[in-house]
Amino acid sequence: MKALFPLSLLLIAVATACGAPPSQSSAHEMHAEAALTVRDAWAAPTPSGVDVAAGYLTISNGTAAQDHLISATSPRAERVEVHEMTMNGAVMQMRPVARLDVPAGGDVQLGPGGMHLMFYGVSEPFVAGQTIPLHLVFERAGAIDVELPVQRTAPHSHGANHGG
Ligand SMILES: [Cu+2]
Repeated sequence: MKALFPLSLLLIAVATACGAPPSQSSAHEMHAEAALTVRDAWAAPTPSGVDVAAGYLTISNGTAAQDHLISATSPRAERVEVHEMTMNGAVMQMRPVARLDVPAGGDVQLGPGGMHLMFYGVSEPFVAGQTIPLHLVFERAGAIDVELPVQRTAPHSHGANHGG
């Protein structure tokens, strides 16, 4: 039938508008009604002189069950951790998150100033314009492969201020 709405074209247009290049590989299919999805993924350029870099993304849980992140790995880093920022007096510090939960029907946002991904052992610096592969494994949803475009600022400004 030729009357079908060209949904795939619309999705590509939306992805492009969000700053994410259309992916050639569809490692995971979209299940809009019930799925764990990752969006707004990006990574910051590696500061000069260090071998660590930060990455950000939003995880949406469209299912009726809480999920949690088991592991995050990337071929561009020796290891990847999830960190959170905490105030120690007047000093902001970061520490690993023991367990990242994604509540049923909810979002978890990793962004500048809050929770973030930390790439350790980055031997080849992240440079703007590159794309960093990230392999996430969730307890229920299983493996999700994400690509993080390297850029200096967030792809969106959702005004996600957490008590700023
Ligand atoms: Cu950190």
